[in-house]
Amino acid sequence: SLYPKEVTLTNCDKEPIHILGKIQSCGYLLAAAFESQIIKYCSENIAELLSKDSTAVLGEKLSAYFEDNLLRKYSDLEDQEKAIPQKVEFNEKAFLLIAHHYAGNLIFELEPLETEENPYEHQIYLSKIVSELNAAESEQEMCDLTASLIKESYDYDRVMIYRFDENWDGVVVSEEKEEHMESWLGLRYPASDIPQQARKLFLKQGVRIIADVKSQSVAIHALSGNEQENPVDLTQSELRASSPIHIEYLENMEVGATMTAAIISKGTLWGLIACHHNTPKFISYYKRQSCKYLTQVLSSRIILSTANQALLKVNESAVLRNKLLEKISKDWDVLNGLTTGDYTMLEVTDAQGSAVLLDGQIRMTGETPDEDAIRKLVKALSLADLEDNYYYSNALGKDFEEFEVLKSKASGVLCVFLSSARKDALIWFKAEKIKTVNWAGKPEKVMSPDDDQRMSPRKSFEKWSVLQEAHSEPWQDYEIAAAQALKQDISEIILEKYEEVKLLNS
Ligand code: BLA
Repeated sequence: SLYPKEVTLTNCDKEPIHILGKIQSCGYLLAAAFESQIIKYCSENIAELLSKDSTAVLGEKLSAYFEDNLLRKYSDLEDQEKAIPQKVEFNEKAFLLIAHHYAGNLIFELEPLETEENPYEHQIYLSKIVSELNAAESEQEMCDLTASLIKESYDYDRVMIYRFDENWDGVVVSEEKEEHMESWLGLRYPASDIPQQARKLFLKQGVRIIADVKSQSVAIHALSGNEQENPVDLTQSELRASSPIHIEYLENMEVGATMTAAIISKGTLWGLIACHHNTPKFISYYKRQSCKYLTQVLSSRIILSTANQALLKVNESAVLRNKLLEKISKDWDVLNGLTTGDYTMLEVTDAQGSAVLLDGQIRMTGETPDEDAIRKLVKALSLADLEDNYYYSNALGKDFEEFEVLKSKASGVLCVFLSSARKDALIWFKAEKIKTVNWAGKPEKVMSPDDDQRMSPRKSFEKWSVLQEAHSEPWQDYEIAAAQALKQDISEIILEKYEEVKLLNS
């Protein structure tokens, strides 16, 4: 992570957030044993619906409160399956019953249905969105469009598209907000703001609201004694209360309510749509599902555009490689063929310099360190613990401190050895690119008062800029693939040439 090192990893990512035993106050929860339908858990506020204390409800059967023909619909739910929500009434008020089967429990969650909602109402709006997203060309355009469509239809004060990097730090890449609010566009947040277990749970859920950051969460009571010793698993719950640490974080940010949706690419989190409201805000189940659907459309558009871009680059580099190979085969001079003339190995990637080391000889092209430095570097890399005989980094000095002196021309290095002997190599160099990184808040190591092993969220999110040195632009997958393809292509030529030279010398 780029985030300064003094913030150490703490037990943040150990908090078991799926079994905290609390729900948000905007709804109600009942959980019964799946087979017997005997109520094993209920939220303390259930008295508001059933006019009976939560302790009295425990041990009763669901059929005491729900009609048999409604309950029958749930009897063949598979484990981890969600049922289609139903409208139910208590005390002449309408609620949406969202049921699912999880780890032996039939879990009922009830949310108020304030106005008569048509679940298909949003479809017209959604199909409009899909066609607009299909017309967007770049990833940035897609993200900007999504942020503005969500702002328009859900009316949060701030809507952000937040993108993770390879270290799970993240950046706000698109933003739509109320005018009076300060912009967070371009701000970077450290990975520890969303610990790994939270990301994992979030990936499963897809979309989630925190309807009122300030309201007290509601305890869940258990039939068999202490809930904490015998917790109900809320992995798939809609109403699960958030970790108090995250609540403190949102309070420090002065956020009153949130909606978050996962942007998923190839099974992992690409980023998220983060919506903030200054005051409490509840979004109905159907509208949350619409948001989830919209986010899925965005996800698949992003995947497609990334794949297309890579394909284009791979094709471009294949054309270049063929020209190089033609040249080399003509005069059998690999060293000069790769490094002189109209096309050189440099063009195969987006690097600023390249070199080939072959049979003790070296040739360079473009902006590279001097010959002696390259030899030392290749020697060091040949001794390193590498997978598959290649190495790349956009911050060489991090892996090899002694080579940080090369940073102006070689902050970035991509080195492909021609064989497992690791004597001959193709190397590309990228120059240092000094960047300002704008973190959302200076890191302070604040320990929680009740657990000094636990880091608390920082209090201030004021922009804190650091100059990032000794880094180059990152190596893209297609550059690495092109370098390896070139190695493959010329290995054979080199072998043939060696055989010929050996014959001549013998
Ligand atoms: C959860 N932290 C989250 C989530 C987000 C963020 C989006 C998921 C929220 C959800 O499920 O709705 C972080 N929110 C952000 C960021 C932005 C934003 C970066 O809007 C940027 C604009 N948090 C800390 C520290 C800890 C921590 C120090 O800052 C741990 C000690 C924990 N964050 C934490 C936990 C969760 C979380 C535990 C899960 C909350 C839950 O679902 O129960």
